[in-house]
Amino acid sequence: MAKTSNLTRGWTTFGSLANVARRDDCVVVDGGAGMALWLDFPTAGVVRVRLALDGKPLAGASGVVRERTDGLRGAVEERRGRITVRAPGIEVGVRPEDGGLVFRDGEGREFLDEVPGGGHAVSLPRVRLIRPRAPGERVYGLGEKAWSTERSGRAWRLWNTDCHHYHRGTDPLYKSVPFLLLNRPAPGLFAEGRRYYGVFFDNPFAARVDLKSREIWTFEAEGGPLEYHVIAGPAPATVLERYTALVGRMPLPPLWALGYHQSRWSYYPERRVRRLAEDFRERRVPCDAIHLDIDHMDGFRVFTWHKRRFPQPARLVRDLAKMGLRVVTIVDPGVKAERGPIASAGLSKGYFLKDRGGKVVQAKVWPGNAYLPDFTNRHARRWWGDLHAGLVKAGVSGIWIDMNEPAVFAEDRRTLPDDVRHAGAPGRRDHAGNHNLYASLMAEATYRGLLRLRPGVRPFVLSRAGFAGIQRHAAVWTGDNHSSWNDLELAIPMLLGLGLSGLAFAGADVGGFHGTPTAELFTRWVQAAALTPLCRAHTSCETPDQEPWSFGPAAEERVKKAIQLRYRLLPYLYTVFEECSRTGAPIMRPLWWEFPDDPRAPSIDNQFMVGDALLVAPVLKRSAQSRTVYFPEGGWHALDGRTLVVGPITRSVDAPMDRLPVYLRAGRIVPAREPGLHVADTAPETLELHVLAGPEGTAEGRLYEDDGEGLDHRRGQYRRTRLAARLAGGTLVVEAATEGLAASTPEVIRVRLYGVRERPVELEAPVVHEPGRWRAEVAC
Ligand code: MIG
Repeated sequence: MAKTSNLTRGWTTFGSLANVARRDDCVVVDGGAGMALWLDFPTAGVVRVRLALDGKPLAGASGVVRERTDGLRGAVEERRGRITVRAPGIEVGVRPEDGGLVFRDGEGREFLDEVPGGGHAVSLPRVRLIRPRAPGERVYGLGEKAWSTERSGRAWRLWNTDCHHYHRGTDPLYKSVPFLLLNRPAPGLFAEGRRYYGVFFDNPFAARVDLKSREIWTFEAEGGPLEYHVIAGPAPATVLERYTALVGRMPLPPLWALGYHQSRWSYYPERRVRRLAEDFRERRVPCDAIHLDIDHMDGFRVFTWHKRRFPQPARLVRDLAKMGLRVVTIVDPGVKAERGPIASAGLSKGYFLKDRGGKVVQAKVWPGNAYLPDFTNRHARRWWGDLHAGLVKAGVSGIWIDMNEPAVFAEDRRTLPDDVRHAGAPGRRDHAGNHNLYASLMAEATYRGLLRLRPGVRPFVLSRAGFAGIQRHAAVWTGDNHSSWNDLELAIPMLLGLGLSGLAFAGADVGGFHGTPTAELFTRWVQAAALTPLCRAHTSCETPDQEPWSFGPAAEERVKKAIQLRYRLLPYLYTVFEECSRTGAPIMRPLWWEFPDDPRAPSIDNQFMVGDALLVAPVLKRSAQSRTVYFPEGGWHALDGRTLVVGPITRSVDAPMDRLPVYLRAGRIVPAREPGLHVADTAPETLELHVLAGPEGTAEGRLYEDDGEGLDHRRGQYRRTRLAARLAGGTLVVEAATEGLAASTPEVIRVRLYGVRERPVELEAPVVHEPGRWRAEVAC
């Protein structure tokens, strides 16, 4: 055990126990000398710990955690001098010698203990928590980090930063998520693999999470409360379910947002946008969204259109809609400091940020000097949301929010001074305490605004910066990467890390933002991104085109094939998205999520699972025509290949330029469809099922369907189908149990059956319907 005494010099440590008592819904562990730890139980399996000084917990928490009404209360028990606070799914032991807290799951198995002498410390305004690490403990989470999914060995900073150029190891980046997902080998005879738990530090101030030591980890914030949630597992899915119950989950996005997005800085004028749309349709490359970057505006004034470049935006948007294409426009927070309508309104209402002297702050951003809204003021949020009326009226479907760290063109600091005033909340009235929340609150303002302006339609918001919980209001992308093989490879663990931190709907700029990819790199990038949650090509200004056909006919064919695969698998992808919206489980998962007992899985950052049925192993190396793939336990069959592989095994697989290696897991059914040119371009009466039976000759799958755009799914307007397939005596039987809407059940199913013959067998069978179920049978 590391000595913590020298680490705590200058700090006051909570390290004694005077008394344990109930106080309303809390259990107060009193250390004497005015220090106490307040425990309460917001939801099953979760305890919140707050350090209180002189009878009051320190203020300044993020405000992200949802109010719970579960009404759970910890029961205090004392037996033979040992104090235990017990609540559903979790218990906390209070160490008699120093008031240290030891955490156990619902079965009483300890998963997190305390350093000797106590790990809670303050040196106001700074706060710190130190906890011991178990041997072999792994640490995931922390949102967006340009690193492997496993975060050990470094100290990480949490401070939203527009980093311009980042590479593997650059830190911090745009988003701050003070959540850790940890796991340790289960000790003892009853070892059932690894045990996961989570810790969420509810503190939005600049912070450091130090994982350099193998013996302890440290969370230290420059202000705000020492307030954290400890979340019991033992399964990673349980931890994420509980964590996202606290900070919120991604609401089910509109189906079109799962399509392919085409962006660049910037498409203009209107003629060019129309040409782009026509290219997609003439070349029959599926696409659902075109993004318009800052040059669509008049002098970078938010909520305006450049009159010459876009003289009739509503007509343009309408014409694109007829082609099945949506428009997403960018909105930055900076409002040009001039006598314009928005600036004047914001000034008169007092919605812009002010300095300590009460003067409205001006920051240099795209429009020149600009005012920045105070999104911590809920009236300002509402006002900002309503400002989207014009864009919504023009028919714009989604809003892309950028520069919301907030970024400022100032070499030294790149953001606002710490002492800028915010409405904030008690304990955080200045920028230091609100900086990391700025983007999340802008996303909330945007999301709610869109929902008010277009009631009953799911908003799509895409944000660069964010804090824990931003997934409730926005998808995210990983900012300004490079057109390099390194950045392609890095994108996989970055997106996995975001998913493991609750930010499941995430993507990296396909093809890379800075610079220009070769045809080969662009092709491999689209392939790798084809099954990532967000799939958007984007590039900087003054770079050549980065469209599917920009790299010659051979690359175009390959890229098209990869995008078509995404559209083919859309029913499955949407089903996985729906699961995520309900449980918080990532869409894109590391192998260990599905195979927690597999000793090889944790080291693999260049493959991923999509849901529980597909394994994706993209080519991430230049000139490679093959790659090694690790197959965990069970059978696997390439969607386009011939052989069944039985894991655990590492194999070299062929990956010529037109191939993305994707494997179907044995025992699973993946629903699919004809690709079409956009998400609504499909024949609903046929359903395609990809089936690979497990050793017992059976397979299972799920399908979630709804109208793809409205909110009626919240009132039961959806259909959930449980699929079960059985192979026996040369016959395949597929049985489906449906729940919810009865409309448009399939007339025929097309089955692609893997693993029975040398090549996958294509079958077609009529469907026999009964109430709440259907069935199809076919000889194979
Ligand atoms: O200062 O809007 O990350 O995606 O194209 C650069 C222009 C501002 C940064 C974003 C990028 C976007 C660009 N923006």
